[in-house]
Amino acid sequence: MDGGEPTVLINFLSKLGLEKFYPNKLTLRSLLEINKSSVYDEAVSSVEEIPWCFLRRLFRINAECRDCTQLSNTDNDEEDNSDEDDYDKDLYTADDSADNQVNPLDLIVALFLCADSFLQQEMASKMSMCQFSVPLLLPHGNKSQCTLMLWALRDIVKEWRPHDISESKGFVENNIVHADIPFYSFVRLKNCSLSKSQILNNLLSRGQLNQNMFIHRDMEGGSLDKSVAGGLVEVCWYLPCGTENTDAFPKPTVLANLRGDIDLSLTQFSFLFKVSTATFVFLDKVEENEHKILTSLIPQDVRSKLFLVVNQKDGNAEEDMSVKALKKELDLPKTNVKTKDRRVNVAEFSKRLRVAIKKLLTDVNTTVSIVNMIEKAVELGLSEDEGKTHKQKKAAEEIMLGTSKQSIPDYKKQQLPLQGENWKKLSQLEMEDCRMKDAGESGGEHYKSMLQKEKQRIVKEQMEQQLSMGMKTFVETLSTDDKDRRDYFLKWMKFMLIAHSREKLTELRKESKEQCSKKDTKPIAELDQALLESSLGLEHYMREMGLIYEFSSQSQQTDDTITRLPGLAAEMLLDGYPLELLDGDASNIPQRWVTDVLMELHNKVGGKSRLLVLTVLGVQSTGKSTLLNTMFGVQFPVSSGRCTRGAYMLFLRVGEDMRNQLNYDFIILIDTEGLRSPSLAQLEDSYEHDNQLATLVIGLSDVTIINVAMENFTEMKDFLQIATHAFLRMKKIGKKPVCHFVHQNVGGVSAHAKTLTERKVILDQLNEMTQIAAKMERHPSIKLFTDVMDYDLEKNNWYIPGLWHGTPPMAPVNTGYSEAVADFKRNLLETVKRDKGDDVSKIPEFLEWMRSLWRAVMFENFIFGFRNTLVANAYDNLCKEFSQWEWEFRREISIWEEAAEIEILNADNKLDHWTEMVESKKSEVSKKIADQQTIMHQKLVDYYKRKDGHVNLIEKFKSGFFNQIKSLAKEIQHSANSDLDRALEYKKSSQKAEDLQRKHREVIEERIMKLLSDCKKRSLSEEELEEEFEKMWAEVTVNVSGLKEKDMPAEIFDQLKKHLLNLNVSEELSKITDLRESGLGQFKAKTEHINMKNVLNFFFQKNIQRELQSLADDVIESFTQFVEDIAKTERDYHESFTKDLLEKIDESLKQSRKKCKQKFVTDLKLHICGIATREFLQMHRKYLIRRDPKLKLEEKKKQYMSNFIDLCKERDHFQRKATDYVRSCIKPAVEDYITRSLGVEILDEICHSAEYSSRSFFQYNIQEELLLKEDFDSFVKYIRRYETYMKSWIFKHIRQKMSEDQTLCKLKNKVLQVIVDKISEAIKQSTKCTDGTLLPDSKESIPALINNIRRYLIKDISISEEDEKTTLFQIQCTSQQFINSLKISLEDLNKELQEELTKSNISETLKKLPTKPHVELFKRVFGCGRQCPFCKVPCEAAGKDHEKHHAALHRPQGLAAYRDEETEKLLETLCTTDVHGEGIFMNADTEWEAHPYKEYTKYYPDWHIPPDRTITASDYWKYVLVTYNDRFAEKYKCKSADVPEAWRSITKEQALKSLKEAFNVK
Ligand SMILES: Nc1nc2c(ncn2[C@@H]2O[C@H](COP(=O)(O)OP(=O)(O)O)[C@@H](O)[C@H]2O)c(=O)[nH]1
Ligand SMILES: [Mg+2]
Ligand SMILES: [Zn+2]
Ligand SMILES: [Zn+2]
Repeated sequence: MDGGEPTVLINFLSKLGLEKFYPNKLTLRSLLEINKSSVYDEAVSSVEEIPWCFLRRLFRINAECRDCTQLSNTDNDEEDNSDEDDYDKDLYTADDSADNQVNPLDLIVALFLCADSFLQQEMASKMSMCQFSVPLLLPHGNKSQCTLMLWALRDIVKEWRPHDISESKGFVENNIVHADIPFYSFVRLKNCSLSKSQILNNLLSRGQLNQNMFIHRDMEGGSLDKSVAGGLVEVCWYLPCGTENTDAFPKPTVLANLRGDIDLSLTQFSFLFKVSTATFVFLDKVEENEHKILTSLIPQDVRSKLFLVVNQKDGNAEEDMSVKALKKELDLPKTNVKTKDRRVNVAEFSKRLRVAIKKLLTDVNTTVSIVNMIEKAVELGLSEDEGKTHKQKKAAEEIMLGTSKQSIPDYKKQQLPLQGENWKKLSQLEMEDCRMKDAGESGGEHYKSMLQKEKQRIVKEQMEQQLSMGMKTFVETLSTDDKDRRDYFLKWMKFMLIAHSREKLTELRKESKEQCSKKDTKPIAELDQALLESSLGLEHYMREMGLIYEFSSQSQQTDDTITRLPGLAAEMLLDGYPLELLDGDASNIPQRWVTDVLMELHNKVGGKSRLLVLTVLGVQSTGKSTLLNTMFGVQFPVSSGRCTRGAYMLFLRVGEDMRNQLNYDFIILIDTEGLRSPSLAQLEDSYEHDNQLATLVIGLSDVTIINVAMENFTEMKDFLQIATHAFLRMKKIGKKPVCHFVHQNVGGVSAHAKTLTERKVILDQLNEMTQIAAKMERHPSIKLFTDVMDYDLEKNNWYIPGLWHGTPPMAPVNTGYSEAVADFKRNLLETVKRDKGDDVSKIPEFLEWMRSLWRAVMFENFIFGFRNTLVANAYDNLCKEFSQWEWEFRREISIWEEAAEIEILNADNKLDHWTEMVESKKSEVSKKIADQQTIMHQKLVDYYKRKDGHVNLIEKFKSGFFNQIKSLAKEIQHSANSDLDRALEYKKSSQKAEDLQRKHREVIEERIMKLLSDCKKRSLSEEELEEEFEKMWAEVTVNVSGLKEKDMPAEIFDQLKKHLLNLNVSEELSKITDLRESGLGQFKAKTEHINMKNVLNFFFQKNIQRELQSLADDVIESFTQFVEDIAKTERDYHESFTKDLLEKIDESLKQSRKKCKQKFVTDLKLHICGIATREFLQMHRKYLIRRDPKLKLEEKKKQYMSNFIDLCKERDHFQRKATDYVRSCIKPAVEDYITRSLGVEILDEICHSAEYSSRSFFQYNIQEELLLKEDFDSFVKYIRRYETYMKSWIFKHIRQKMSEDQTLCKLKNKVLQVIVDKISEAIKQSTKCTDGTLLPDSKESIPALINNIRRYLIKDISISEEDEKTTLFQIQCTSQQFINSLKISLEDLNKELQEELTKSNISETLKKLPTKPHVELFKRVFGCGRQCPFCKVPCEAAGKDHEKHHAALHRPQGLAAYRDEETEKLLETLCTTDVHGEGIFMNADTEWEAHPYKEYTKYYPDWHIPPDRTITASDYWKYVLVTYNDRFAEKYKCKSADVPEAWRSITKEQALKSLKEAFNVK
């Protein structure tokens, strides 16, 4: 039933669920989404799914896509057995299945009716690739109405080789609608039993290929009644490949096939007859109206154009009467009637027909191309599908007009000027700016400045370019809100450009071929260049558009259309257009453009832009674009002989149903053009550009597909070398590359197994290349490709059979290709899904990668060239956590140590026991440190297991951090041991003092008791008693002597001598009599201090002398501070102080040992030890005074006197005694406790503040403050006396923090409360003995009670036993009474101390602390203390033990007082520039041999000096040098630096900005 009413159409569409898309509402871009059904191509289960399944498979160019039109009816078979009435059942099922099935032809018509113009084009192209017929006239349900599908067919491009040029191996390439080729139509009458389509298929297929180009009744679904396909005219092309034997026709031929009878599609028939070279009518017999129709053709040349194909029916040998009549009336020659009788089968008959057509072809002279059919179509009342695009066509034509008037190179110069020489020159300059290849002798900074100027000049020129007419029209036409218009325009541009350059390139190729045969190489390169220059495509216009934006001034007045360009481009990206990321011709990225476009996109999607980046790389023309197009249904340009180079990216949305699984919002595809292209390989910069392109895209990709085509193995090898390099570089910067090798043109099920050897060969190749690359990149430890990445011979290799099934152009796409590609895609996404991390990049991170990768590419030197805020952030974050862990470690040990020291101090009086105790404490602390080390180690391990925070980027620092834990533990162990040693010493000396005190006490007490018994008898008044007491006291204490002072100078000198023992310095030392005399004046660096080896030049000597002087000053200042810090702590001197001091001096001189002689070090140590001796002596004396027995006794005198009088009067002031006890025993201990604990408390409080969170942030803060303070002296101090400056900065900072809100007071109070609570508790518990029994409430219990208190607090405070005894002398009250009094006194003490706390001086308090917060914090932010060998900037890497030292900002060397010795001018050079230039340096380390800066790592292998990230990066220090140039010169006693002119314009704001950038501060 050939129903023709639109209702039929509507019904059919709704059966397929397509009605909402009718008409033309289904868009191409809606099919690009990555979703479950596009990945897992499941079988259809309902009719509604059929169209989607068909489209999906068609887009994968699966030639079997037409088979999905039938639902599988599995239950049918079962029913067969049970049902009896077979005949009925068959009918029934047939009906039933009609509901479940669709005629593929109907489906195609329906889809074309629903598709928009672009989808139609795409469908037609893909169908044509599959060698399906495509619609030429599309019916609209209503059969007489139809559309000529010119637009839809426009995109089909074919290549063929007609026999007349097969000799020369030439070929024709053209858009098929433009080709003037013979056109044959095939129609049928109502009575026709032959399958026209089948015969056509036979006609077209020759040799092995048996293709179903036209759907016929024997195909799946082909026998179903057509619902909407009646009146459809399909066309199919026959294109010869140039071999007589296999070609069906020697010339290209079009075959058109009208579906349905002619009387139902009259319009179509008339049209076909008009445009055809010949029309073949298939019939059994002719009906009356058909007779009429055919005879009405007579005015036209029927005799030559009309052929009848008659099927003679069985038994009736007679030709049908109706046929005879028709023949007669039409006056057809005999040859125009082809009769098939029973004896010939269809195949044989088809052959005959083919011969007939072949014959016709020989003398065809009227041909018509499809584009030229349009007039006839309009004449006959057909519609056409192109009318709506006219306006855009006009615009495109307008632009193209220019190209016909002049040569392409000239046209490009005029209309696309921005991508011309200037742009290329700019790219070169940028490269030179990084590599400084031609810097020569003149100072790097000046050269850099010159480059800068030149760059600015070009940029200015580019900015001043007027918008060319062509580009104006282009941009204006694009900037429309109507997407269809924009798309039409672009399509038109594309068609015209391709047609145009096809023409031009053919000419050029011809020429080059001729040249080639002459074997002259030079012109070939020239021709290649010409080829490059003559190529003009849409991509050039798009490129120009980007550059217009790139160079548009950012001022307010910029044209609105220009500022809107990124928005437009973003819109286009979302619509599936590619964006050029890297211009491979100039080898440059228009960064502003790309950034703004992508950010616009990022904003458009509301920041939901998690990206998976997938790249395909490989030799040019090996089917990369075809692969991507097949995988994802996209439209990267495919053709042989493209001449642009670059990387294009395309965005694919991930559908809702897969977004969470995949963890991505978009998949970015990056297609590369022009790698190792034979036609470009001749060009000079080809290799380098290829390298850059490959590195960039590999660096950007999450997944890289390497396209391997073993046919061109040499190019393949070259390419693999490039790729291996790139992978190696990625490995170095911590990006994890995933890579798949896709082997093309390897088919068959056994491919994978059979190609094992091939895979091995490739792996061998890769290994070899890895070694070469590793050597070049200075990474000799890497030997195998598998060291570079996870590569699995089995899992990372894919085999894809050839694209074509047979010989093109008539070969359809190989289904195996399509299936293999789909399989690959599915697996690839599965892997992605499985390995997903949390570190998913969004667009901003992608851009950051792009920028830093590109920078690194430009610097060539990857590891040093690479720095990126993501890496910096990741590093910083770990540093922050790490320093927190470090503090927890230190804190834990520090608290333990405090307790241990007190315990030692509280140990009872057996001397031998103490050493034992200290030893056991030492092993205890070792264990504790080991535990803490394990904990910290584990924390780091866990950190590196995290999936966020980009930990993979800081993989290379991992071992450094682990080492740091080790050295931290070592350092803590060392200091803990010496602290414990000191505790022991302290215990000993306190014991001595106590012993002495006891002796005196016992004498005094004895005397008092004696006096007491005397006086009791006499009953004296209080005054008299006092007098007696005084007399006694004077007698007893007259002989009390002070403690003996140590001979500090001798002791320290001894130590120094021991320290210097191995060195031949006894002579110097013999001159010393008293160390106190040393280090009194200023230390002077002398010539005899200089290591003179190789120093021939007097200038150098002076230079070094000055350096040594500054070094000495620095060291002296820093160690004076060190000594003072110790001296302020109110402890006794201990020999470990001197030991530490000497060790630390050695360490700080380590860096400069090459410059100076041993004498310098010895002199310096003597000098510092002199200072130390004086300080330590003073400290020791102060200590002795505090401990002096005589003084101590004097302190106690009043107490004894009161006690004595009370005893005489027989009263007991136990309250007073308690108060005395609290005052003289508890109070000092409490104060001591506060002093000891306060350091940790302050650190706890302050180490969370942002300033100390990381080294780099700390640096930022200090430098920012310096800039804002504008104080020259501070700058000098910071630069020259870094350590001192930092320490005092930190000290001041702490002081300030502590004074805010009375923080210090609060902290002290907190500590006070802790200890007061403990003491209260101790007092409460004091009546309980260790065995749990209670003490009796008696006078005798008091000593035990006091003991209990002491025991209870053994780890917290130390109470002097002697003081205690003195206070409690002859106490008379009961223990309970005493306890009660103690409680009261303690409360009083608490109040009193609280009062005192508010009054204390912050600086004094801080200085007294044994745990010095500023020293601890300094450790935290100071790092390893190394300085850049060139500019002296301090290292900022975390901790002490790292592989490489580095700093964010290096400075002009002059700031560190370096000067040109001849001119005496300060040096303006920056090491960041120098080490990447061609200059040389010489110094003590090189033993005054000239050495290239570039290879500085030879002498400073542990320094990592990256180039400045941007030209403005070091603005900060440039600004400082410019601002204080003269003052620095004055200070350093030389002439001011020659700063490049450009530096003078740097403002303070810019300086601050550069600082922020360098330290990554937002
Ligand atoms: N014989 C053959 N040709 C292919 C194959 N894959 C692609 N082509 C053709 O090779 C040409 C270049 O393909 P294209 O995808 O543009 O290669 P690209 O330069 O690597 O992107 C096109 O004409 C493709 O049709 C294949 O597997 N076998
Ligand atoms: Mg390509
Ligand atoms: Zn430096
Ligand atoms: Zn360092």
